[in-house]
Amino acid sequence: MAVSDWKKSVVYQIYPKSFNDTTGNGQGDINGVIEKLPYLQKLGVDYVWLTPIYESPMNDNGYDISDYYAINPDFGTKEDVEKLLTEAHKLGIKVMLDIVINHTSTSHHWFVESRKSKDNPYRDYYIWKEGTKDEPPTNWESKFGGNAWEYDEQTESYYLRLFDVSQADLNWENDQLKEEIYEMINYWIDFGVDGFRFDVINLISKGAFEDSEEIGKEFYTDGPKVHEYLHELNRKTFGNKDIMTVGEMSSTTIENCIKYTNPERQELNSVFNFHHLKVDYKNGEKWSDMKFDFIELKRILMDWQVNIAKGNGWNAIFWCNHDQPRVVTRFGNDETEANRVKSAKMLAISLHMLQGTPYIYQGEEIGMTDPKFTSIDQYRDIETLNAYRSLRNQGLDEETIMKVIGQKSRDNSRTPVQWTDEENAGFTTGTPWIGIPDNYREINVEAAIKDKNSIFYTYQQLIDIRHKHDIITYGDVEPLYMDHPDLFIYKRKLDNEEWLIVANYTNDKVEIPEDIDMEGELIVANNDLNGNMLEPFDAFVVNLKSI
Ligand code: TEU
Repeated sequence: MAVSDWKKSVVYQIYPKSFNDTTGNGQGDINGVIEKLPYLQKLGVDYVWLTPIYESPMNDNGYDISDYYAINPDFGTKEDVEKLLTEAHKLGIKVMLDIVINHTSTSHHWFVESRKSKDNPYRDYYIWKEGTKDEPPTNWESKFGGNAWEYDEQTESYYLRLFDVSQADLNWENDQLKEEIYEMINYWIDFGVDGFRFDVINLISKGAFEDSEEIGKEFYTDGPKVHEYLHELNRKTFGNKDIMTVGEMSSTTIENCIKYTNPERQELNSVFNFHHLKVDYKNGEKWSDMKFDFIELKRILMDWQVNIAKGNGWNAIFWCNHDQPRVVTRFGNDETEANRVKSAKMLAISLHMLQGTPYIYQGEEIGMTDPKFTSIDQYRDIETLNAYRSLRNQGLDEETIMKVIGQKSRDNSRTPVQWTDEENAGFTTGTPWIGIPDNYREINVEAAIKDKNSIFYTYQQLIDIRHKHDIITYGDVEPLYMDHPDLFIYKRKLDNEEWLIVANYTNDKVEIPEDIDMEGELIVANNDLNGNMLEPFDAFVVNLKSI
């Protein structure tokens, strides 16, 4: 069921390459998405977000766009996109596309022209600095490793690339470039799409090109003109239309997220921030071996909940995406089937009662796990392969490297959706572009739909609760017992209603604090409640008072 109020909506993220293959080429496609729309309607989601499907060399699986107006033939045709919109709308599902306008592929004709000469009309669409080879303009580091400036012999200059060498950063100081971007976004609005996710949109304002003290750590976020740029983008494209927008804001701040999403500022509807997904980064370093810090996880989640609401902003709330490990492996427990199912439901309950727009990443709703690959040859992701080389160069042993890669690689969430227990998990009749863990025989959509106690039905119930109860959308959030080492406890309050949410994040029995009043109407639980003792991974929601 779709709801008109976007703040009561739930979004399902699709990584098309790994979703469903209808051609047998081993990669998912748009017709594969169309085929599964009835499944998504059964789940109850209101939007589907597709990661980039445009023409691309696929060095970064589509986040290196070479033509914003053409569809990558590996995914299908523009007619397929039209059909997707038509079929999705018939089922009350809206479609959100991914817009990458911080950078393009170096195969984009703008860049091909730009690198030809210093006086080329497209030169200033990108960020070039004249210089001498091996003496980059600043010490900035790419998120994918190495210096963020790439030397180009043709014009003896460097171009900026905050990501891969094949992803050149666009120059938002150039008005002609901005007009071309507005034209492209209006094209997709006129095409009939219902929303946009803006990739690393907090990076489009670069500020001064000076050496940074913390190399690569603050990641050049929230530059001096970013709000000016986003306000103009809003006014020139989606601002007065029924288009839901969300900005991906790696490394941003709460203050900026309030500015990005307070409706009075006419920028975006909502933002993704990632601070809660860095609580297993040792000293802020992603490629490290560290168990997640539960207290810090709760602190960050509640800090953002309380402060974004104070600023009349709006968060996306999520555990997974195509860049993150699978949450049931990362913050839950996939060591036994019982623990996997209970902890996946617990994680879903404790997240989906928060304020914001929930995003469910493909396969999360059936508790798909990390694939536990054992060799670097099984990995495909450019960030992962670069990290492997870097860790080798640091002299780490193979076992340590593979443990770190196994914990943090983006490929953990990019293995194909497990549809059935048949060959290749029903994903493809060909050879899948990336491996599928053997657990697909037990963990798959077909089995989940048949099992009324599956994780799928907990997600379906949580979506329905959000649609039906305003307290989840508009209620105040009250953090409780923030220092408790095992329990995540908070309340939601709206008018005379008060809901209590309790989740045990451990594999131990834990006593509920005696001053917690649990009397009321049970809304949702992943287990039968046993007095004030919680079993491992128990979670529940009680309506303490209703009008
Ligand atoms: O990701 C932004 C980003 O910083 C990612 O690199 C991610 O946060 C990081 O890998 C986590 O460690 C966006 C897209 O989601 C990602 O897939 C692209 O590779 C990236 O931008 C460049 O477009």
